[in-house]
Amino acid sequence: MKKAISAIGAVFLLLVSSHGGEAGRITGTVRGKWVEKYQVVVFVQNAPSRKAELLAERPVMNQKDKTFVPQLLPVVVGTSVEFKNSDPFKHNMFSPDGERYNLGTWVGEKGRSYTFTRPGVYRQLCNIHPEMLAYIVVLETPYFALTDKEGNFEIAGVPSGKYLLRIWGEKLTKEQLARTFNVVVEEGAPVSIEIDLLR
Ligand SMILES: [Cu+2]
Repeated sequence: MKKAISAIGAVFLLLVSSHGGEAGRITGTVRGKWVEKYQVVVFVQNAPSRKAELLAERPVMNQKDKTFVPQLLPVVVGTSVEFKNSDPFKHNMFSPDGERYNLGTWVGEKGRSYTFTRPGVYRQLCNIHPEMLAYIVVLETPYFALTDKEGNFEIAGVPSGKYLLRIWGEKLTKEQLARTFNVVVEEGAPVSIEIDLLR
C-alpha cells in the first residue's frame, strides 16, 4: 500500500512540474453550422514572438486524388512549406495572392518548397485542375490552432498576458473575420472561450 501511495505522489509531482513556470493554454469551441466540414484557424493577435523555434518545422501541402491536403494550412510568417504531389499525374502549384508564387508543374513525390515572408491568406490553386482549392494562412503569431470536427481547439504554450483572439475560415463573413475576442492567459490555469458564429 505504501508503495502505491508513493507512486501516486510521484505522478502528481510530475504533473505539477510539467506545468510549473511554463505558459498558459487557451481552449475553446467555435460554434457554426459548417464546423464539421470546414476548419477554422483561431489565433492570438498580439502575442510576443517565438518564431525561431517554429521555423524548423516544415509543414506539407500535398495533392492527392485531385485534392489539396490539408484544405487549410496555418503557418507563422517565415515558414517554409513543402509542396508535394502524391497523384500519378501532373499537378501545378500556384497562388495569385500576397507574394504570388508558381512552383511549376510536376509529377512524383519529390517536393518543392516555398518560404512565406508576408502574412496573409493565400489561395492554393492548380492551373490544370481549376476545381482544386485550399488555403494557406500566413500569420504573424506562432500561437494558433485549427478546430476539430466538433469545433474544439487548443492553443498551448501561450505566455501569460491579455490578448485578442481572432479567427479565419473560408466560410466566415466579413463581420465574423473582423471580430476579436478578449482572453486573459495565466500560467497553469487554462482559459476557455466559446466563439458563437450561429448568431
Ligand atoms: Cu492539379
